[in-house]
Amino acid sequence: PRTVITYGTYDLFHVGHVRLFERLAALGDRLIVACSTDEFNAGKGKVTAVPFADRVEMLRSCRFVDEVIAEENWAQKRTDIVAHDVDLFAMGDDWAGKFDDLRDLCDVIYLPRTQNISTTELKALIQQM
Ligand code: C2G
Repeated sequence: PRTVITYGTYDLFHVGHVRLFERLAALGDRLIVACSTDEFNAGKGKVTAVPFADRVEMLRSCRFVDEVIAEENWAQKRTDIVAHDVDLFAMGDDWAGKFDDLRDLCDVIYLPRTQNISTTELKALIQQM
């Protein structure tokens, strides 16, 4: 089966993430989503509102997602691609060009982000309520 993989934090899971998964699910038979752990995010200086276990639970509830794995470090992508026999690596285009080095292992594409929504914007909105 044509396998697609994507990586992210998915804090405050929102429609931008859903629309990415929906498009990715249409590009293959299986979609694997790698969700960053709280420890990995701490290393990026990223504080998430939603704990890892809850972010994973929300991802698993999404009908476009077939499997969720943990993203624990920057370097695991190559290993993941080989271990899961991945045909396509995809990210939103804020990452355009950043993972082209994976092209020896699988196809690499970057899809347009969904406009007018982001975890950062949601956090700002909530603070104003
Ligand atoms: N995204 C999107 N549209 C939005 C917001 C996000 O398409 N409005 C996409 C991003 O481009 C990314 C994915 O959703 O591909 C997850 O976004 P984040 O949770 O912000 O993930 P990020 O912090 O970019 O972590 O190793 C890669 C990292 O784990 C990516």
